[in-house]
Amino acid sequence: MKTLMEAEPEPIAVELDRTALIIIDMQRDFLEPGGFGEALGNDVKRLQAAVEPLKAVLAAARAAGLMVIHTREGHRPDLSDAPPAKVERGAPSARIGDPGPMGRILIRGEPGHDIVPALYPIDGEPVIDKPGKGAFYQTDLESMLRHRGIENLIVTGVTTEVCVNTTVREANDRGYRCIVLGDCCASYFPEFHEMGLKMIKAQGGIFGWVSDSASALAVLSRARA
Ligand code: C5J
Repeated sequence: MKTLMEAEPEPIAVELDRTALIIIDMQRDFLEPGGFGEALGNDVKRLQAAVEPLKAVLAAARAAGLMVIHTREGHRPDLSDAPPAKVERGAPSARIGDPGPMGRILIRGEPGHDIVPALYPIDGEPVIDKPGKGAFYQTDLESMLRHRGIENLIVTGVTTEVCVNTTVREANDRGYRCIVLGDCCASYFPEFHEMGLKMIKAQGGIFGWVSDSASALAVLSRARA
């Protein structure tokens, strides 16, 4: 059964059993004080603003039986999957693989690479370790979605203009309807957050739809009733 979710540029009809919640890179190093993001001079409070609304959506998605997928950006400890062109960038003392405040920066298995406790995955929720910004690039996300018959993605996480936008564009080209929950996404740069959302919904929804946690909760709670 299809249910209508409030969104821009227009409401969207979704079938919840063909819909997954994807949570992009809510990792300690990006969000927590004392992590890599803060070490680069960013105000991590901007990212933390997404945690509470997203926590509510995650609980409702779990209760409604939606597929929930988490992603983490990071690399193998030997950096064999990290393009030199990516590693070379950034402050010389804070590059991928260097020691950071919460372990080696963006390295799988390090404390800073893991997901914040408030949104921690539970059994049965796939965690996609991605080497790039997009969640489809060099991962098995697409085959997971196809096997579960997923057609719509409720997209959340950080940062709006980088990994969220890249994933939405990848998904859109693969035929998925993406509904991005604006208050469940965040950026260190408010203007990039705003423009990142505008770019998605512009021109009749050129990459997808933009909605919010209240609209998602309304739909998810109807599914439970
Ligand atoms: C993400 C980044 N997750 N900003 N990474 O957006 O480098």
